[in-house]
Amino acid sequence: MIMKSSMTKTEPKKIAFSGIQPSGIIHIGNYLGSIQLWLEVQGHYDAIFSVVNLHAITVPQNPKDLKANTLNAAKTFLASGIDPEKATIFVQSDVPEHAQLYWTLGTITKLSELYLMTQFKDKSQGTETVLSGLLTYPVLMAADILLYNTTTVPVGDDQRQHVELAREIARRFNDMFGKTFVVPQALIHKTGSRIMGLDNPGKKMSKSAANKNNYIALTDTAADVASKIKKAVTDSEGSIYYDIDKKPGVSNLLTILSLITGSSIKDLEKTYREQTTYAGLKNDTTTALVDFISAFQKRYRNISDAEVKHHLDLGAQKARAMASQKLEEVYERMGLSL
Ligand code: ATP
Ligand code: LTN
Repeated sequence: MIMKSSMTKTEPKKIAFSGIQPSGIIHIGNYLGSIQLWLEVQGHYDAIFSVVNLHAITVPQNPKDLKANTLNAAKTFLASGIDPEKATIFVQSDVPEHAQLYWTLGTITKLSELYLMTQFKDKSQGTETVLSGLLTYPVLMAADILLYNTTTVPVGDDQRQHVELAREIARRFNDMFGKTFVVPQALIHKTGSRIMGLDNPGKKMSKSAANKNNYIALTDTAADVASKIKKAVTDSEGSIYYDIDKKPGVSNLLTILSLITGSSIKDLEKTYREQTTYAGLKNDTTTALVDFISAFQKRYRNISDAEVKHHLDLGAQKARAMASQKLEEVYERMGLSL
C-alpha cells in the first residue's frame, strides 16, 4: 500500500514506470499483479505507463492484430482507472529513444547475464529457432526504465529478475561513465504478485497458456468466468484455508477473491471455516469476478478509439521530452555526441 503520509511536501516525487505487452488478451493475473499496483502509485508518483509493442514483437505477431491489441491495451489502462491527468500513457515505439538507449546499454550487458533469465529459458525452450530479440529483451526493458529516472517499477513477481538486471546495468553504466542513471526498485504485491493458472495452480496464469481455462481474461463473458472457475483445479481435502504449498488451487482462489473484494485472506478464511466443499468459495469468486469484469467492460465500451489515440499522442510527446534529455546525457557521457 502506498502511504500518502510518507510523502512530505519537500520530498521530490518518486517516478514509477511500467509496461504491458500488447500480445493479445489481458488477464486478471496482469490486472491484479500489475495494473492494480499502477492504480495505487498514480497520484503519489510521477507515473508513466507504456504499451510495450517493441517487446511484443520478440515473438511473431500478425501486424493487423498487433495494431488492434496496442490500442486495446491502452483502452484497458483507461478502463481500469488509469487517469491520463495523473499518469503519462504512451506506445513504446512512438518514443524512438527506447530503441536507441537499448543499443547503447546492450554494449555493456554480458551475454552470460541474459542467458540466466528464466523468462528467456522458458520462452526459448522447445523452439527450433531462438531469435536474438528474445534474448536481449531485458536490455530493452532496462532502457524503458532507465530513460525516465525511474525510482519504482510496479510489476508482477515474474519480472523481478529483469528489474534486478536493469539495476545492475544502471550501476555498471554509472561506474563506467559517471552518475547518469537512477537505480530503480521493483514494487511487487505481497499477495497477488503471482496469480496461478486455474487449470494448473503450480504455474503462473499466462496469456500464452495453451488451455483457455488457464486464465480469466478481462474480455470474458459471465458464462466463461463461471465455467472456468467451476473447473478450477483444487484438492480433495474439503476445507478452506490459505497454504500455498499444500493447497495451491484453493489459495489462488482466496487470493483472487481477496484482491477483487478488498477482504483480507484471514477474514475469508473465517467466512469459509465451517464449509466442507469448495462450491461456496467458487460461487463467491465467480460473482466477484463477474461484477468486476462487467463494470470494467462497461467502462471499456464507453471509451472511443479517438479518445485513446488522443491520450497516447499527448503521452508520447511528454515521454519524448523526458527521454530525449536522458539519451542526450548518455550520448554525451559515452562520447557519442560532438
Ligand atoms: P504472460 O506470461 O501472461 O503471457 P507476460 O507476463 O509476458 O504474459 P505482460 O502483459 O507483459 O505479460 O505482463 C504485464 C504485467 O503483468 C507484468 O508486470 C507481469 O509481471 C504481470 N503478470 C503477468 N502474469 C502474471 C500473473 N500470473 N500474476 C501476477 N502478475 C502477472
Ligand atoms: N517485460 C515486461 C513488460 C515490460 C516492462 C517494462 C515492465 C517491458 N518493459 C518496463 C516494467 C517496466 C513483461 O513482459 N511483463
